[in-house]
Amino acid sequence: MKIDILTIFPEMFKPFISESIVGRAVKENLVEINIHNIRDYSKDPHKKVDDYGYGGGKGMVLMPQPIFDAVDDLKTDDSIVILMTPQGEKYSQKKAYDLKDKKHLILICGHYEGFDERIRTLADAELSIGDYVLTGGELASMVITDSIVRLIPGVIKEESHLNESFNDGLLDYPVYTKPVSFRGMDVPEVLLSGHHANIDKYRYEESLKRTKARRPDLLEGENYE
Ligand code: 4GS
Repeated sequence: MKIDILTIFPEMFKPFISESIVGRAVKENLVEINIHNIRDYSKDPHKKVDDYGYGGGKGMVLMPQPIFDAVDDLKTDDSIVILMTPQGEKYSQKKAYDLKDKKHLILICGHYEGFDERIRTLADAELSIGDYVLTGGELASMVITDSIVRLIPGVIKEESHLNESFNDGLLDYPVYTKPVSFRGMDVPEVLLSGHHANIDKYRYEESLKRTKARRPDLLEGENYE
């Protein structure tokens, strides 16, 4: 899997691609992540990438030329071009599973007021990470990359994502570590019992209880009784 990210703030990605689980996946060549500065593709003598929007009022708008040239340069028959925007389809764990099997993703991060509408014609998909407004698409592209990279085989232990929130449509069950007793709060007895069937039952019931209380929308149309 190769992920190319187009941004006008490449420095924002340095720790993201070198630290923690994503950093390890890159070092072990389980994923290739390339950060491209949109400015490097500008044909303007001053490397301009944005300008005032026609019609006035709003702030700076990303120009089509550098982004079209960047996509022309990077795109192959295997590429999926994705635009980060609050107007896109709402991102989800299901979408992460869809994308993890693709060979090549090109993620385009807008900044400031937005991007020239013609840039939309380059995109195979538009994704939003949620109903709020960021200063740029960089964090959105990192959220999407992070959630995909951890699903690539070999990046984390398979068991870690079989039983996690959303995979079975339920939120996570509670987990505990040492000590058994802390400030008057005890680890539930069943987890210390070594009885695996009872532990599975306890965890399923806790997941269900938590989902009903916090995210009943996840249970809609499903029968988990
Ligand atoms: C999002 C979002 C976003 C919108 C980029 C205003 C700068 C900003 N991108 N999911 N212009 N939410 N983008 O807020 O993806």
